[in-house]
Amino acid sequence: MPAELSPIDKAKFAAARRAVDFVEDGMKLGLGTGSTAAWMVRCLGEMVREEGLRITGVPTSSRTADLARQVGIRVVGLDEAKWLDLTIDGADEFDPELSLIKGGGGALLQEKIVATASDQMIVITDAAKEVAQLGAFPLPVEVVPFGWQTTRALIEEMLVSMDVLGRSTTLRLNGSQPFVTDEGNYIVDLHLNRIANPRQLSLVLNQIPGVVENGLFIDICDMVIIGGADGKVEI
Ligand code: ABF
Repeated sequence: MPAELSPIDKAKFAAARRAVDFVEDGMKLGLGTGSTAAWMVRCLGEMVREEGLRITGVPTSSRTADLARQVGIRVVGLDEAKWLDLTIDGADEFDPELSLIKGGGGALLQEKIVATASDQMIVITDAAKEVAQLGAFPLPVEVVPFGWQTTRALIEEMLVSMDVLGRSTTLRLNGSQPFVTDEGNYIVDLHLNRIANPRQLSLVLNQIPGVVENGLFIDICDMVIIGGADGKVEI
């Protein structure tokens, strides 16, 4: 473990370190985004450089692509890889059914496409992200810039009609400007408090024209590895 890490980074590193034990020579891997996933990419880079591991990585964001290349991982696009053996990624929340909220880092669209195109998805996290019910973390929804205010109004109307507890929404900003995703879209964060039926909400959100994708990952994650600040992990 690298020296001088904060307790939270120790936990993230521990989860990432354990996850790469599931990587085998020759695998095609989805590489997640975020600070926990970045530890996993660094660990894999070390295995490539020092142990001669041969892997092909499909990054889920431009940030991860830059880091992967930097540490020596062979990077290709999803269409070149076609199908992946395993994706390892972080999350913002996970529940007992391994449903997730993702997208706090703004990369939910590529993350969902890549994880869906994988035989297996492992989520790496610290214990603070475990919840009984999803929703305390604002749910990111990626929307196209054209007519985004109308799309946001339609989302709010839908929340009222579904009798969802929290109904406030915010446009994610980067300074004073809208945050723009790698795909050129905006993100509207939904402050819901609790999501009673994630599956239904996900389906309904994706039916709204202008919504590209939402941060609920249902039936996608196969395993969660929780790292502790003492370096131990729980699966
Ligand atoms: C990505 O990065 C996400 O989908 C999630 O939003 C975020 C988690 O970040 P971190 O690992 O930095 O907490 O995996």
